[in-house]
Amino acid sequence: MDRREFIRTAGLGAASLLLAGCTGAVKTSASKTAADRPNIIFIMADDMGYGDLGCYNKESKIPTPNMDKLAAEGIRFTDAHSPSAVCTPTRYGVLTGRYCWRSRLTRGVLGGYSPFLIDTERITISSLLKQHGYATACFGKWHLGLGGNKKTDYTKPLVPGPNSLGFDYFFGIPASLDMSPYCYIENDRPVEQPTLPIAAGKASEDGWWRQGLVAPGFKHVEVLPKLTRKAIQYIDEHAEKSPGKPFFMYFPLPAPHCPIAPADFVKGRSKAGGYGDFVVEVDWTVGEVVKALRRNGLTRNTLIMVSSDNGSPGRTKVKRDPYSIVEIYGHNPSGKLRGIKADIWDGGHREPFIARWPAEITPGSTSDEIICLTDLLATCAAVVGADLPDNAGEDSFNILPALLGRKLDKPIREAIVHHSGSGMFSIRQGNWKLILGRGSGGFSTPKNIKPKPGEPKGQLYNLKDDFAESENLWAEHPQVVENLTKLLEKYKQQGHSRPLSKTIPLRVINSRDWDCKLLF
Ligand SMILES: [Ca+2]
Repeated sequence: MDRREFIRTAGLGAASLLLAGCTGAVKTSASKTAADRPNIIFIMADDMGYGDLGCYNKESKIPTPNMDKLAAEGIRFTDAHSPSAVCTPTRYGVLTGRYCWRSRLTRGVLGGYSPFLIDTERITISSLLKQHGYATACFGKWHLGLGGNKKTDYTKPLVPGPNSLGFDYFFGIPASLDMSPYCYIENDRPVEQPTLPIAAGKASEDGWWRQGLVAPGFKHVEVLPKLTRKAIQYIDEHAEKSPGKPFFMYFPLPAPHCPIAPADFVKGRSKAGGYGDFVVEVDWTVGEVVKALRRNGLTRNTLIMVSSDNGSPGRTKVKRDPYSIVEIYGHNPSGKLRGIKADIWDGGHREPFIARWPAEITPGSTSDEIICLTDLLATCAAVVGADLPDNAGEDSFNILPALLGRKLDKPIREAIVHHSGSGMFSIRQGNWKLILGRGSGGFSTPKNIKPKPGEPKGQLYNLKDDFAESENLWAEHPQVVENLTKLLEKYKQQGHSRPLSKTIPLRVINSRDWDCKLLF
């Protein structure tokens, strides 16, 4: 069986399992040599919105030619979601295929001194692909905690860290670019210790970061270009030294999250201020990775995916004045979606999702399949023909059939769970979206509304007729409310949302106050 035939079989195998009611199970028996397997790159922007890219929003004021071209050469999903509306839980979900609210972090995000979040015994995309012959590397914003202490000690080896999850190599920053300490980490230690105090500050007129400690040579504005150089250097060196070995690169960017710190070479390139220019720089990074693949002859058999970890807060001028970018520039980072980063509405978590793989994906295709970034684990498992055990990827569904453009008789996911920054839940099935609470659950006001007697306790929208989530149908459709509430409760109680081969005992992990701070 050649490589192409194998992939077709893997995709169809998954599709036939879907029809058999085993949605998302990854069962393939074909074997395949490492040299035939595709390289896999996942670039995840930080706080980039559904409406920022030209290929998603004709009215975008930001030129994104590289991402638009990638979409034209691959597939663009219109209904892709991050598992959370904020940073850390999405990163947890991407690597583990499990909703983060099942972990000890039940809301909010980690800080720069939080301990490591992911159980090192857990299968992750990186450990799975490493096990299947891949070289594995991560460049960028980690934000999943470092070390085992209650407060991270940067003078000691940062273990557990990215290398504990199967990454051969890591180069990046500890957390968000507005969170101290400000330093580069290479594998398990800082390149330079963060020893100097730094006041809360600005990288540009639109920028802001927290006060704390900084390494002597660290400049916020240099971070994205430096990470980009490191990532493409990795591709060049890998192609030269290990041409027969596939690689997996997880590239979580620190942009366009604040501080809005665009490099000089992109300033003024958008019509949406510093924020727009920073998105242009994200697009430049994607272009540099694409160029590195091309010059090394790796384009055809590389699956490159681009998305974002949550919606955009539309920050500009004033740190937390989310809608000022719309007023000042006429650019809406959420497009026509309701809400922004951290919100339970789609503006908080519906993301651009583009995938290109010239050997397998039909150029210029689009998909309306509802997918979640937790699905990457099961999908990567399907790509290499691996079985996922029941204690891995509990919320991960194989979307390879959708990537390959297969016609499916039913949705890949039975439903999808959304989660806001403050921990508000929502569940979506088909066109129905149920929100267990009133208000945004995030940054937009009102954040939460206490219902008066007789008022709906939550929100119910039919996205087919009401894309902007404007008409609450909770009172009109009690049966839908009841069914979706029960389904969400079942997913919570049983510890998984994908079908498993057998029931696994639930593991209860208590929340700890010190890593559940409501930071964004
Ligand atoms: Ca983010």
